[in-house]
Amino acid sequence: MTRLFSMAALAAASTATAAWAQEGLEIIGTPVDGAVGFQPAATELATDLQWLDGMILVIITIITLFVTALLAWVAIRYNAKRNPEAASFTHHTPVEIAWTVVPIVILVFIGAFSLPILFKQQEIPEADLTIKVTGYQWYWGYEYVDEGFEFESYMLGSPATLDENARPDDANVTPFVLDEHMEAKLIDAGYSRDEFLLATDTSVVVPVGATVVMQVTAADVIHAWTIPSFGVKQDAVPGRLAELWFNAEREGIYFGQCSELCGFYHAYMPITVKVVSEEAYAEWLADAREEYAGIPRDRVLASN
Ligand SMILES: [Cu+2]
Repeated sequence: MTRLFSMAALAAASTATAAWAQEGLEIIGTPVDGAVGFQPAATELATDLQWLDGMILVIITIITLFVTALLAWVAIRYNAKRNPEAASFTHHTPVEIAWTVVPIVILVFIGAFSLPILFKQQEIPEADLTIKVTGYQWYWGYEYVDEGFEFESYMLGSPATLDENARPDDANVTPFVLDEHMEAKLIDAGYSRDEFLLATDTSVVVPVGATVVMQVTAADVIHAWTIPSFGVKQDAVPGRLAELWFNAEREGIYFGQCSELCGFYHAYMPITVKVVSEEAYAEWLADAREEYAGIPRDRVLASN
């Protein structure tokens, strides 16, 4: 009976842990069926990138229309029928100067805006929180380096997340297959069938408004860590430690996917980042220190 009670308490406690991290958190950074634009920007970096993309799109559109109009004009005005006597000059210095100088001016103009944005990404600021992320075939490992704990993050529905003892219906879940059992598993974790292939069993949790530096590496082959809504993407190369940074301005759930073809299950190593309030982060941190620091959770609960 005592054992049964403690099991129930454990189940309740772990459900509560899983539930709070998502409570009231909106799913913001996620792909949308049929969408063609960017995912909503949640950092200054992403806002900058999306603005730059829009600005360059305007320039490219003007150039494309101009060249198309020139081609049409030449084809109509100077075809063999309307212009039987072809011109025979070989040089036109003003035109040659113009088609050299104008593209230079356009490129310098674009560079004047794109280089500062690139440097802003690459110059890593002082971190409020440093997380080391390691890519493995095929999951991610996260180490909160100042807190002294680490954990692994698997896609919900991959074999590592199936545990019949903890959740009997896991026996019916076919790994990587979206059916009603997989949907039930996603719902139990606080997601829906839309988050299949995106949701993970554990998430990177960061406080809103904090400067987070991610140290990115890999243990076997090259992977790439990205969150589109944050405007960050970094190759994870074995033996190298690269860095990226972000400062998320809005609480919510953001998804990414490994972005460097890394083998058979490349499509099944997504990334989940939860941006939470300072208080929720402190609460999660206290819990995570306990849970991931090598002390089995049930022993901690049993001793209370
Ligand atoms: Cu990959």
